Amino acid sequence: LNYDADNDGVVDTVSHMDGSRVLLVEVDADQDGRTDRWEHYGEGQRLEKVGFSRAGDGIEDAWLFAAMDGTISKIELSTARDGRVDRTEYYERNALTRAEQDTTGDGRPDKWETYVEGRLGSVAFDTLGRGMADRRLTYGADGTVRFETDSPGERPPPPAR
Ligand SMILES: [Ca+2]
Ligand SMILES: [Ca+2]
Ligand SMILES: [Ca+2]
Repeated sequence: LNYDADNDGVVDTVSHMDGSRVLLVEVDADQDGRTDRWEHYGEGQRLEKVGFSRAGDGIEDAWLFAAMDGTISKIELSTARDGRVDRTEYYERNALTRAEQDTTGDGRPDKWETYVEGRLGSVAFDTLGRGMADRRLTYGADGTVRFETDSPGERPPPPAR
């Protein structure tokens, strides 16, 4: 279903329907022939998530989920831009609070980030494939970095005297 929202004779909105049910609406707001926004609808015609292209090249690689109050609750990212989500960012009141990422492509997160007032507070890694963090870097507000590990045979450097 094609639609010309701003009535200038160029189609800018394409709706994909299943019978009378809207599944997906593709919006090309700047009308360059490449979709800028993908509106995905779920049960009960509820807007489930909004896809967008971070590179602006018509390839959908990020999906925004809104909380009930309209603020961002979550953004899913396909960093390889292949449609597979490998990074999920969580937001509170539109501020990034934490993220988890699958860097090894096995579908399980192995890198976890936390954010404190907009800055990176810690990064933890699963380097042993156990599904839990075994290394952690914690960043203090004063620029200090603390390293923790429970990898066998690896110990953090001794504290400077
Ligand atoms: Ca138009
Ligand atoms: Ca466009
Ligand atoms: Ca992984």
